[in-house]
Amino acid sequence: MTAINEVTDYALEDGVGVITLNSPPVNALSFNVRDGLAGGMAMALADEGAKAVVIVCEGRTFIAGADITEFGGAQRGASLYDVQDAIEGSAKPVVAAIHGTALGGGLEVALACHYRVAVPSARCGLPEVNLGLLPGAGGTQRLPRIVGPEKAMEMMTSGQHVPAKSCLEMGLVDELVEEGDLRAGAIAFANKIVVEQRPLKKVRELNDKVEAARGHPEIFENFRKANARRFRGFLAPEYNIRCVEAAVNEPFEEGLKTERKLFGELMSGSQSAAQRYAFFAERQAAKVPDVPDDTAVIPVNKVGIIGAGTMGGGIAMNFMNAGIPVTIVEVQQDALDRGLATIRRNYERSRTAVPAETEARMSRLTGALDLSALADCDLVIEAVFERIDIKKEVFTKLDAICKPGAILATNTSGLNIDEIASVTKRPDAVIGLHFFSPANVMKLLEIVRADHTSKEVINTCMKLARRIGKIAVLVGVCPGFVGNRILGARQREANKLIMEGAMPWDIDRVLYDFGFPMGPFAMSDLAGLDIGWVKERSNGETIRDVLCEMDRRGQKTGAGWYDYDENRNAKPSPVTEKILHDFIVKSGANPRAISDDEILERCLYPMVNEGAKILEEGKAIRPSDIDVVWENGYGWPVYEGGPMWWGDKVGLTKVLDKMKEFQGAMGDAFKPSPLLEKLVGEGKKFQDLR
Ligand code: T1G
Repeated sequence: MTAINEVTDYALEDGVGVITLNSPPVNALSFNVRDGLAGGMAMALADEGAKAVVIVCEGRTFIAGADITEFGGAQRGASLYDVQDAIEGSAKPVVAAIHGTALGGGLEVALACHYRVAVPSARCGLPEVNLGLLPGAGGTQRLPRIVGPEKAMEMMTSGQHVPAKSCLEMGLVDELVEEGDLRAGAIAFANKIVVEQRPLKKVRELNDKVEAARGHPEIFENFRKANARRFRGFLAPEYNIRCVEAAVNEPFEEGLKTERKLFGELMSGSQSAAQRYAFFAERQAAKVPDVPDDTAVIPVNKVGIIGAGTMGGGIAMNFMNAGIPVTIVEVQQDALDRGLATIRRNYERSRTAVPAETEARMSRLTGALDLSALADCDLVIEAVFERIDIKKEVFTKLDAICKPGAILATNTSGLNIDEIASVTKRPDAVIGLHFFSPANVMKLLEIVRADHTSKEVINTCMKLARRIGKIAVLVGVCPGFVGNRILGARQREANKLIMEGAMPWDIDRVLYDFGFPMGPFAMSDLAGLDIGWVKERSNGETIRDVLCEMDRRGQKTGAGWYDYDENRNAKPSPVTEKILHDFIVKSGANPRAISDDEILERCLYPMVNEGAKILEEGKAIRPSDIDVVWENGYGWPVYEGGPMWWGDKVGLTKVLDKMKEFQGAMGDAFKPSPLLEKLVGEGKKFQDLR
């Protein structure tokens, strides 16, 4: 075994030159790894004993892509293109031995090899689109030559990690080797290639599939049309498609030039900067400065849930999906039966439903009508009606019933968890686990740290979130926590703007064009305007009262803020327009024309300001946590980085000046946070607070 450098070894094994990379955590293509590959190839080619070459990685995965932390930095070490040319141009067959995830530049290295083998648990993908990029090392030209243009576009615009078995079927992998025996399997495969004198298969020369697509531009038009909704607002998917078009219509080297040009454009753009920021922000969010990673973790092998309604049922599915048995408690049999039936229906209706799997998951679920059934649970999550008195009553009972050491969690979306904890003798075991509806789908989990919550309970819940496939963000106790508190700032302005002359559909259009999936008024029509509305107490004091009294309760009644046709397509409503006008005049004001810019600034700047207040109060650990909350729970477009990142992008001076202008005109609701003032005063950004 010869050390090429600190992350690469070379060894001759059974007539094969084996290059082993070992650069934790994910063997990313740092300059060291690139140098190691270049050095290893040179050694293997010079080694007369080596009839073939195998590239294999130690650790949990094959190369998981270019080293994203190096982006934007000075180029060091061997270039990836040179490494690939050395591999593809090798006179000896080169085999990539894949385990874990061969992603991005990692798969592109494997595609420069003549053959690829993998263990069955491996997955391959080109997820650069998730970073606002495209595969910039030949992947856009080589992948279509193996899997065809359609499949290549699907893989490159979804970023999906394709299981090894499917890779084999698509020809992306040449052979599956025994799980746990990758190295030996790859060496044996390499020797087989030599013995059978198989050709040095250069992917760049495999033109059948791309030539077959030449003269069929409909392939691309149809793909664009079919995915227009999914790609809305993003630049990268279209750029990926253009590269595949180049692979079909241009010779390989020309296609490479197109790829490099389009890659450069994306790399220098703000969308990719925002999406790369989001990548690291998600991983940062998992780290709690005063709760070391090795803090004790409480085993969670049995979970109890109180309330089998929409939230309770969705929450239960997360644990059942992760193999954790769940007991769900309801007060009445029919409510329990309804809850269990909904969970089963959700499984049966899911796109990936497999009856055996549905049964396996349902077998982990037990229904009960008595809280005592939760006595031996490791974690209990309360998802009952959002009233503090009811929650305190439940926690008083849980405190008496649950075993010592059990974690008592509430799914409240904004009530005071310290007050809830105060009714128990174990406030250190009380924490907020705020799931988002539908809880079995939404990735975000706001974990709410109360005054006495122990570090063990926090660390346990942060780790558990990962186990159930959630992105956890730790926040402090304050009304609405982080997500809903900032939503309140936006909603308050949206409601004020319609009282000044803006139409609901104007506000929705501006926020939709900004990149939100839906504006607040369309959202409330979808949810129903009558949530929390009491007919008996309604007296036309608010516009919502008037709309509900007119039975305009949203999509379900065919009218709300908007009018809806039989297919529930929304259109601006002259009825709502008149109601608004009359309301404004009755209040003694005159409706005025409001520009799109003012709408955007009035809705988004207070969100940035509220985020600054949250940071001041220590209710969020870092600005990027707030962005992770909004991107994964509230539809903030990831290519705009989240409210805090976006505030920096717009310029905090501009945000502050506008807030002050609005404050002057409309009062202290726009009072800038001291942190915002301080950062502007020091010429700093939120990102400097990391
Ligand atoms: N570069 C640098 N660091 C990386 C990294 C990468 N590509 N991938 C992961 N890390 C770090 C991550 O920040 C974390 O660090 C640790 O590794 C574990 O990650 C030319 C331009 C591989 C599926 O997009 O999807 O190639 O927080 O917590 O859940 O065409 O990481 O511990 O300090 O996510 O087990 C394309 C990105 C790059 C794959 C593992 N590749 N990575 O998931 O662990 S662009 C990607 C992932 C490219 C070329 C282009 C996942 C994973 P820390 P983790 P995990």
